[in-house]
Amino acid sequence: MLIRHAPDLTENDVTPKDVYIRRREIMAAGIGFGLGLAGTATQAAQVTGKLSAKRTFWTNETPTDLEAVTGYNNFYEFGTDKLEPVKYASALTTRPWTVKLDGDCAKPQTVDIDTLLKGALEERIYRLRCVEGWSMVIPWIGIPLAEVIKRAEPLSKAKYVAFETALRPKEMRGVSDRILQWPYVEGLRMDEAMNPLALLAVGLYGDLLPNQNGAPIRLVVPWKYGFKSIKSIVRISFTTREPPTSWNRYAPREYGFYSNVNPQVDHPRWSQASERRIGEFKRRPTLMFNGYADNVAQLYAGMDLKKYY
Ligand SMILES: Nc1nc2c(c(=O)[nH]1)N[C@H]1C(S)=C(S)[C@@H](COP(=O)(O)O)O[C@H]1N2
Ligand SMILES: [Mo]
Repeated sequence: MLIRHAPDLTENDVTPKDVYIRRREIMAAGIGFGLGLAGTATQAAQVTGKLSAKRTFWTNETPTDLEAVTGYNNFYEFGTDKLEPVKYASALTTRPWTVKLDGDCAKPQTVDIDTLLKGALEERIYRLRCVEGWSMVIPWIGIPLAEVIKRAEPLSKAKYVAFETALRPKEMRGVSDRILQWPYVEGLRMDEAMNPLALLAVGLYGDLLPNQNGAPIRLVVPWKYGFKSIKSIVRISFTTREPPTSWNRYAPREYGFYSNVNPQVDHPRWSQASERRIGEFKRRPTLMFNGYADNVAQLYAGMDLKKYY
């Protein structure tokens, strides 16, 4: 577990220029993912310019090649093939964009994405591990989910947080396929959502999120499988009951509500014991809670994680 909390860094420690230069270095050092997407990725990475963020959770792991992060995606609203989102997600209009906070809370409200962007952004390197067995290391920029939740002042009876992706049939060519029930939905238990690792990402590699990665705002829950990290969020609701989740609806025996990265509990079709880091050839062992056990294991103390998979 190489994550390091760096609360003593100030915003000035990471200037937009540093972020920009580092990204160029990463790109220059990139070993090439062989997708022929260099042009697209470069464009995507230069959407608006540079976000300023202070580094908080950091690791010394090498970030995954930017081309892979922005060219190999799961975003079923734009097609089930991992090469489709980069081609079709540009159709999504990401401004203006609001996020509705509602349900069991004292201050339901609708927040404009740019208001959130003006908040204190943090840059963190997190692994993202897909249940299918591949993983990436990504420098995300975002806002702690807990801060956004606090704006709405959830009531004590609110035990869960439900998330919903935009549903725009005219912009999302994939939703004509009924493979999933739309809109895509996800959920966390309130204490999971309040954990400092849970991030609402608005950028990666120092820039705004490319659409295929979930612009303008997506969840990143680094100790859970990638599919929990719902993209292009328009609604966050507080509920007393466990909310439905898209993949659980699709195949309840394969995808549970919790979906914690757990090398000891296999998916019925894929081993979870090891993973292939995109850009590497040798598989590496998967770590409990994706390596974040120190931060999150206490959330599941006493729970049978085979039952609550
Ligand atoms: N709305 C929505 N969010 C989604 C998905 C999706 O299909 N639709 N796919 C999930 C899956 S399976 C993964 S692995 C991650 C991939 O995120 P990335 O493309 O940024 O790597 O997004 C998750 N969030
Ligand atoms: Mo995934």
